[in-house]
Amino acid sequence: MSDTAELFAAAKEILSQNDRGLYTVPAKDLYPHQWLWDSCFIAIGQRHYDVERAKMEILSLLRGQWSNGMVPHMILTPGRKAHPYLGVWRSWVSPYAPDDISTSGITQPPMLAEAVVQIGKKMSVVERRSWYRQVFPALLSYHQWLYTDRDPHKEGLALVIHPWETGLDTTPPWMADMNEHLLPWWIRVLDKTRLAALLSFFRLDTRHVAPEQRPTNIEAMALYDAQRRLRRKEYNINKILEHSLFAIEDLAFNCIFVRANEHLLEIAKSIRADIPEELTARMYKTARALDELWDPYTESYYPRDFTTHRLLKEQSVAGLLPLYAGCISKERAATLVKSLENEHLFGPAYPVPSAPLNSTWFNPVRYWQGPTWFNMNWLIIQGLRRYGYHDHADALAELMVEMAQEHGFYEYFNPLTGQGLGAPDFSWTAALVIDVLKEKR
Ligand code: 9WN
Repeated sequence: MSDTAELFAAAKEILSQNDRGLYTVPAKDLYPHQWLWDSCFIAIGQRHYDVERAKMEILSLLRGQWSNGMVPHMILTPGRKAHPYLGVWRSWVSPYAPDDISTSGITQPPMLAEAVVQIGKKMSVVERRSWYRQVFPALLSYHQWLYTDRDPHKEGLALVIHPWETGLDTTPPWMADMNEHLLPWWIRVLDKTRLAALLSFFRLDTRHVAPEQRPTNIEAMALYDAQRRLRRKEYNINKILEHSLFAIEDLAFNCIFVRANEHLLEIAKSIRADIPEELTARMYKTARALDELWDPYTESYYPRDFTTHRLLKEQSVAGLLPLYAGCISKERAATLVKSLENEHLFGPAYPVPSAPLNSTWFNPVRYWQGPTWFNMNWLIIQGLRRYGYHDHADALAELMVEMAQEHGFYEYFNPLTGQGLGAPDFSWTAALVIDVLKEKR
């Protein structure tokens, strides 16, 4: 592709091909449903050429909101392709799930407030206030749910109960913890025998993407097994925590939560809406609590086990997201930027890798264990700008454009060669390329 106008047009074309009317699917074959944070990133791109369509992307997500406030991570597309997922999720086991629509029973990083504000930036003051008024009640009840359901000890940090909730499904800290504590005996047995290979026959994802680029069979089994246990507890957090299933104060999730709270407070202020004082105090506490995830010995941020309060000391790209949260000191930000500059950590030729190059988990083609994902880059770019690192942010944006131009709008990219991996014509890749093109300094 020769110039940015062509790239913009190609990205827009992908979003239109993946458009299902009310919402946009992440990728045609591999992901035929609606996902929470995908729709948020997609709307951030759409706002540059069609504000009404971007608004619809967000409003369509809210169709799936549960009566307790949770916004589910998936809304299933009705029809033949939904069947396997219907059986997996059975959202109707929870009394809070909507009656008329099938959803998953877990959430994903709370990117909604960011998308709402980014869309608002494309409007006049009057339009923006009316947009904010339209979505504020749903946003408030989502954040209220995050505190009541996911911060039961009022520590400030939200816990997540499944790797899918982090959005970084197979990220090293989670997978290491899973291997240690959560693999059921029968998965361990499969792992030790050649039988694990047989599982390939049951996998739908590897029919669309090369198996070495997706989670391993054992990881995929473990993810589904963990999901089945949540369903058995009817997605009820009290039952889930009683049986001490997975509960982790995830780093990426909480960094996004900090920023989302900040946006929600701004939205409320601009429309003079009230946020209960207790909730406001908890929001400020979240920003302060992020500090507890810092390890002074390795000079990095990590997720933390909710029960034992042990930091899960495996590095991942989430370690850079405190920049996006914006609540860390300038000194800490400078430490994170140094790791971004280091070619043996987060600074290879096509950054930012989802695991640092010196990690024992690093694999340049495998899903969340090495490849570069554009949504992470986008969050890091926002964070770099917040701390005044505009040249770094511009360089990263430039590389995203280059990768898309040379290789296409893939789901993720090899951080060493730039090669496209995973699903082709991936919606948030296209949307975020549009955003970086339009937001160029
Ligand atoms: C499970 C849709 C989603 C993204 C996630 C990504 C992947 C799903 C999967 O695809 O997760 O939610 O089937 O592996 O990890 O971030 O939202 O694009």
